Amino acid sequence: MMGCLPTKQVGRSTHSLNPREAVALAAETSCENVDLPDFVNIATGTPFTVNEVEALYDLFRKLSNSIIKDGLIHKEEFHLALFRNKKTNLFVDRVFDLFDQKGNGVIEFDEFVRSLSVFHPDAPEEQKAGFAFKLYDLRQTGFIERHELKEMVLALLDESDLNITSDAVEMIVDRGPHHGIPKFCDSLRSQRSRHGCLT
Ligand SMILES: [Ca+2]
Repeated sequence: MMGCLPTKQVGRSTHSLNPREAVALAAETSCENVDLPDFVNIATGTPFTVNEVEALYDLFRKLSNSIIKDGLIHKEEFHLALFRNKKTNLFVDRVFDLFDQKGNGVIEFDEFVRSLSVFHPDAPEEQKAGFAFKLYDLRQTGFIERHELKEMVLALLDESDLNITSDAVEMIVDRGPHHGIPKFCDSLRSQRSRHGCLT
């Protein structure tokens, strides 16, 4: 963990400490006094072990205190973590909204773990497909429309600094899965067997 846990020493009188102990104690107790999340409970229902959830908490603390030091991941912090800059775009907005399951504009630790668990190799394929589908189904109609796919492709290209002609973009979009979720899953499955993607 991060060396910020309150320890048994906290209640002890500081008079009996030598300077080195006092400094160590000050370093420990100066960390914010947040209650640790219930790691066991959060790991339940995900493919993560309790140790993995604890490691994710370290990562979460870093991300959630990168700009606004409040222990919650705001969109700018999310963007900074994903792309090392603060500008937002459609792709980040969409992923953020999927992580922010309560829809309150910030990502809390349990949302962070639950969302990341979708990317675990042992997560059910339906969960992975569902996440990917929702990512592209921008207007949440249950169908991926051609223009939604195009918007997402353009957003991804914008992030990647790739120069692709509009003809090429049209071609990518025409080959994409702009239809309902059953066909989308089929196409994911065939992609996966060809390229081993989405794990
Ligand atoms: Ca924050």
